[in-house]
Amino acid sequence: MPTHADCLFCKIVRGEVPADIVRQGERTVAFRDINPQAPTHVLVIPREHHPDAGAAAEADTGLLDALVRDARAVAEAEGIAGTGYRLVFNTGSGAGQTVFHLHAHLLGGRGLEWPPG
Ligand code: IU
Repeated sequence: MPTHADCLFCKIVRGEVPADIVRQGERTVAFRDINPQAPTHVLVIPREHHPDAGAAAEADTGLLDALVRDARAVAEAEGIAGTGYRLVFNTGSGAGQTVFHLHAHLLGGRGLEWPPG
């Protein structure tokens, strides 16, 4: 699937919008969230445009595997893999999704409560 001309996260993938990139994977890019909710808050996104996790799973078998694997690599690099981290896919505006290019929120570095808000 191609990137989208007017999608903010596609622009980050293409290097047209600056981001604090922490990892460039074969299929993914990871960068720090501009409004961090935890000491580590990184967004892991596919290079290809998919609106959300379900759509990506339908369209591209294996992409979510790569996303989760690369998120784990970021967690290890950030030093939070041992203590634990959370991956969140907000899906739909009612769940807080504001950017409709699939992204995993990788959160860690503090205690994380359950249930989430
Ligand atoms: P959400 O699950 O769609 O709400 O997550 C979008 C995230 O993208 C949110 O945490 C924003 O802070 C973050 N973000 C960003 O990192 N850089 C940007 O330029 C924009 C949003 I717009």
